[in-house]
Amino acid sequence: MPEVTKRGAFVVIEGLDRSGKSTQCTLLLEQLRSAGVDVKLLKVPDRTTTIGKVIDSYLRKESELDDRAIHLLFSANRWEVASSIESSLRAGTLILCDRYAFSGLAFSSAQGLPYTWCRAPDAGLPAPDITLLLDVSPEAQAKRGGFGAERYEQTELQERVRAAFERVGDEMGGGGRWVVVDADAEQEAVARELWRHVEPLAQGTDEPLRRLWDEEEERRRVSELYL
Ligand code: DGP
Repeated sequence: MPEVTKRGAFVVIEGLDRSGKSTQCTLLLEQLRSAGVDVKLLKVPDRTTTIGKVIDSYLRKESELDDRAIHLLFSANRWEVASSIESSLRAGTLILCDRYAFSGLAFSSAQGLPYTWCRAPDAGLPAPDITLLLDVSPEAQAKRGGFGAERYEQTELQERVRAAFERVGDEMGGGGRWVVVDADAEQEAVARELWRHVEPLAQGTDEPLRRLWDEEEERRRVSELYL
């Protein structure tokens, strides 16, 4: 077996509904595979686990749950895949993840839950090396045929989610770990833009694997910004 020198990169694709996120994840997966990259596509929420089935029923409006209770279940669903993300990365596999903890922050805080409360249960999850946010305008969302029947698929809430994602992006700061991609553009143009950011990570990275919302790292970043 060849010795693994670099770990795999952790790439997250986030976005609003109707942003083309699922299509772009599939295109990116194909492009990575044809470049010979060992890659695994994950999707959270994973609706197939026991917790995921409760989430699925909630999203399809077949059951009601307290906002905080469902947020904790979404977070638990992410923790269910945390150790397999970590072991795949250490084995040199690139992980491409369709949604992650940032959706949790954006969707739950858009429902009115306190931002820092929403962040807490996901603190300590493996941190992505890059998160690409597919940002779509309300006009383009409307042009793409409106929304489906699931919970959260309504214009007014999506606008609040978009604003919440903007806050998440501001707090993530620069450094290339959070990238906003104009998802109003043509499908091929969006795919090219995603590839431009992912290609440099395709063969792995020497960076240590970080944790989400690591307080010490956060303090360092804030002091670099303001002192
Ligand atoms: P999909 O990506 O199409 O399977 O949809 C999942 C939906 O759930 C989408 O509307 C975003 C939302 N979502 C994802 N994570 C969380 C979370 O942690 N909290 C809440 N409230 N919603 C979430």
